[in-house]
Amino acid sequence: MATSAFLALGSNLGDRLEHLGAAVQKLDSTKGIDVVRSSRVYETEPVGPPQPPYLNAVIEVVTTLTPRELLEAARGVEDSLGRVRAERWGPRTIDVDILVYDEQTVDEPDLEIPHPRMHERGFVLVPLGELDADAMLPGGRRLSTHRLLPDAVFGVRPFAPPLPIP
Ligand code: GSY
Repeated sequence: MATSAFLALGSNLGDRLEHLGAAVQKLDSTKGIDVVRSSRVYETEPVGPPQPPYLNAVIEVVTTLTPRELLEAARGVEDSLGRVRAERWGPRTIDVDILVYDEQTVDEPDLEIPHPRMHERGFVLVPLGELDADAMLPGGRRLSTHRLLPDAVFGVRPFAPPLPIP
């Protein structure tokens, strides 16, 4: 059965927009994943140690993969775009995170869905809200009733139109 899922994309090294576009292409060419929509692309102040600003976007995929298979596909795309897992909160060519997978929750050591920190991150919630104004958040909360604090949205600026869908 096909399921809708939302993925967060981020890049702050090299040609950032190129990396986001390449991630969309690679995800869409993975068996069992169709990329169906993209939010606009935002330039965002980095959260974590000092590092260059990010470009962030959220995409919707329709997938026949399980959450774990989707995680493996996301990691494969990160690896193929040269992601080096050096510093946990450090800069990266590409980051692909699963935010939401249908209405399911997953609570495993290396895979938590909904993404456990998504509700604190303006760089996730602003683009996600373009695609699903009532998206599921951790703890059974909903984006439509979530108060986005000014600090969370500070430094989230529109940068480019939605990523091209293959
Ligand atoms: O969590 C994903 C990587 N990341 C980001 C990001 O994508 N955007 C912003 N603005 N800050 C970030 N810090 C980290 S780590």
